[in-house]
This record gives sequence, structure tokens and C-alpha cells, in this order.
Amino acid sequence: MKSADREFYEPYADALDEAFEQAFQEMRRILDEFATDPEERPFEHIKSRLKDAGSTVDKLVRSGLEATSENALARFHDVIGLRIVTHFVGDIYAISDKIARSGIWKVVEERDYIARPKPNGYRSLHIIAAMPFEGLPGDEIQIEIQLRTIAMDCWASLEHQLQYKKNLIGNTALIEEELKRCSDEMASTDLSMQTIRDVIRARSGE
Ligand code: 0O2
Repeated sequence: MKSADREFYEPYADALDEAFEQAFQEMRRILDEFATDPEERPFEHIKSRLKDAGSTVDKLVRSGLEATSENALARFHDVIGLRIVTHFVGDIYAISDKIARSGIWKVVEERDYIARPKPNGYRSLHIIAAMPFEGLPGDEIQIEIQLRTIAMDCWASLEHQLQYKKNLIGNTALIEEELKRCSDEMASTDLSMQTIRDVIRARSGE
């Protein structure tokens, strides 16, 4: 953890560091249950991040809360974030099932932005999961797990890049429309790729 973040998250910084590591290892364990052969894995990569002090303080202020680490850890579910990027849409739901049955995490909420994309075209499955952890407020930590395909991740990453640049120009309606169109086209490709995989699996008797 960077020193500015450590300063903000005290007196919970050590416990948070441990919880962060434990959450990541637990997710690796769940994912390894699918297959040890990298070729057979249902995911492309996994990323983890601890929300930095600056964004956490901004969010606390926006939420009308006092900017303390206790408030952040007790009220927010995204201080620890995990992102799993899969090859196919079906893998997202297979992994989310395993998470729900892991016994370690209790699923608090599921936000399915694949079944119901955000109006701007954002797609992902978000799971808010609670993990017991002594030494943190309430002796637990809530984590945001984002699951998305490579195509959804590609769109989100490009849209994020364009977000602040877009604000430099006037009429953004056309750009927003185009971003939404790109997202819909990528979702359509995701569906086709899933169908191709299902056909291959059925024919090869998998
Ligand atoms: P970062 O750095 O990725 O963490 P909340 O988190 O509860 O305050 P909200 O709107 O209730 O906010 O949560 P939501 O939208 O379910 O999830 C927020 C996170 O999802 C964001 O985190 C992004 O990672 C991602 N996300 C949501 N909408 C979009 C979008 O339109 N475009 C892109 N590129 N990502 C999105 P942060 O905190 O913004 O950033």
C-alpha cells in the first residue's frame, strides 16, 4: 500500500492489506477449481485494486460522510475491487455461481449490467460479496467483484479513456450514441462467439 493510502486507512491499514491479499488468493483458488491447464481456464486475466485514498475521500465527501477510514470500510463495498475478465459470456455466470457457493463470501448484492446494460452501454456483472475479517470495522469486508468478457472490458477501458476527453468538447450526444452502438455491436459479437463455442463443444462431445 502506498504511504498516502496507508496514512488514510490507519488504524486498519495492516488488516486491509491482509484482507486484500486474502480476497485475491481466495478468488484464485475458486478459479483454479475450474482447471489447472491455462488453455482450459474460463478467464483471461484477473486484476485487483485497492481504492486509493484520494478517490475514497472524494466519494465520502460526495456521499456526505465524514472522510474517515472507518466510514469508508463500513459504508463502501468497493475499497477492495477484483475484476475477472473472461473469454465468453457463459463463463461469467459459471464463475459467479462458484463465488456464491464458495462458502467464504456471502453475496450481498448482484448488479447484472449484462442482462440490463447501463444506458451508456456499460456491461459487466457486479457482485458485492462480504468476507469475514477480524480487525476491520464490523469484523468483515465487502468487496466488489466485476466480471466481464474481453469485449466488455475493451469497451469499458476505451470508454473510460474517452470519458474525460469527451468533456472537453461541446455536443457529446453523437459521441454517446456512437459509444452505445459500439457496445451493442460488441455484445452481439460476444453472443456469436458464445454460440460458436457451444457448437464446437456439442460436436466434440465435451
Ligand atoms: P474504479 O476505479 O474502476 O473503481 P458506487 O461504486 O456504488 O459508488 P455505483 O454507480 O453504484 O457506484 O456502482 P456501479 O456503477 O455498480 O459500479 C461502479 C464501478 O463500475 C466503477 O468504479 C467502474 O469500475 C465500473 N463502471 C460503472 N459504470 C461504468 C461506465 O459507465 N463506464 C466504465 N468504464 N466503467 C463503469 P469506479 O469507482 O468509477 O472506478
